[in-house]
Amino acid sequence: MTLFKSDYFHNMDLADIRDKVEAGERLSFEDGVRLFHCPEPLAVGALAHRVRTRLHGDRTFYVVNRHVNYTNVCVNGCEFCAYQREEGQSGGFVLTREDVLAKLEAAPLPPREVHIVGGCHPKLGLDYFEDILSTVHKHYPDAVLKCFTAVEIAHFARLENISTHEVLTRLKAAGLGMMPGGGAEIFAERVRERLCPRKATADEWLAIHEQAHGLGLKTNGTMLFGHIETIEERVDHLVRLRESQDRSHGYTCFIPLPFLTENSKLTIDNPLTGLEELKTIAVCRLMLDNIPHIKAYWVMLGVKQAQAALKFGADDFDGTVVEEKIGHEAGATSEQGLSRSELEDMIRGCGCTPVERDGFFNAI
Ligand code: V47
Ligand code: SF4
Repeated sequence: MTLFKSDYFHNMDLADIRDKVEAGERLSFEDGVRLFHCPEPLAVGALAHRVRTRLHGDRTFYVVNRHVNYTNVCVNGCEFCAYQREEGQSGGFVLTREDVLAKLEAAPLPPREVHIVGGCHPKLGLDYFEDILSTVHKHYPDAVLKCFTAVEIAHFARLENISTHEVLTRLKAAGLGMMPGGGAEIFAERVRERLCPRKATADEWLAIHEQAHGLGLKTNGTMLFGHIETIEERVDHLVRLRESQDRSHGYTCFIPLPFLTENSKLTIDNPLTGLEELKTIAVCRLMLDNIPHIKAYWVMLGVKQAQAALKFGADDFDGTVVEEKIGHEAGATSEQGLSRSELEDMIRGCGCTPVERDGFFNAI
């Protein structure tokens, strides 16, 4: 790539980082901060695209999946969340096992991945979740059940007065195959104290993921960015996750989530620009050298920005989704779901090769 031979990166003061990327060397915290401060997002994007191409070529993954949110009732009341309702508040809901099955049956294609998450409900016991998992597993034995964030696992443990290890063991026995990456937000205590003081701490989130890896479960990671966090806090988040992966090796995919501002209690002065979103995705690819996949989550990014993200380090387009609540309550303007052919056309439209995958990223 001629770009890599030119003095372009010298002019951007990124030549040493370019050399590290070329040599496959780990970037430091300071490198991450410098990448964020680089005035030229395209330079950062080119470096991330280099890494993405080295790992995956032009292959771009997607999955036939279905999201199900079992409740929006949540005791945590995070400042940024437009989805949450109090118990008894109008608009609050809890799905039954039959409701969950009906949603899965109504999906146009049988899912290869089922993503089930919800609020931290004050009364739903672990037997409710075991029942849902075993029922879904029985009806969809080929689907990977990617369910419950570490925040929910911590909540179940507190409600049942048992350890998170026991919760994970029981859920795995009921059919859990993987955990999604939600609830990580930003690990910095300053931010969590302001935005989500009631939910699991960063250390709890990381420990639960590492426990899950110890039990043979794969998990994902996320970062919610574009609210009150500093650049240093974003890089700190990525470094903490990278260190966690060095310890337990079970993270499969990372999802950068841009903060959507509608219906949120949190108001911010400087909403993200499209280029800042892309640069952040690129820095995630560059810093997380030990996590194989970066997701362009079209639901939160919008499909056109998700397509652009495929040239800024992302290699996964998530999936058909079918119905999404968390982002749409917060103002996401994307479709509720996409068909397999729409996903493939969008990926091909970017000059990439679509690869249908299962929940564990095995090509189908
Ligand atoms: O944990 C909440 C975030 C997450 C807002 O693991 C918001 O494969 C933007 O984690 N603006 C849930 N984001 C989504 C999530 C996810 C999605 C798709 C795939 C996977 C995976 C994980 O959404 C929450 C929170 O961080 N969120 N409110 C908002 N206003
Ligand atoms: Fe509850 Fe999750 Fe919303 Fe926080 S982000 S209020 S934990 S549903």
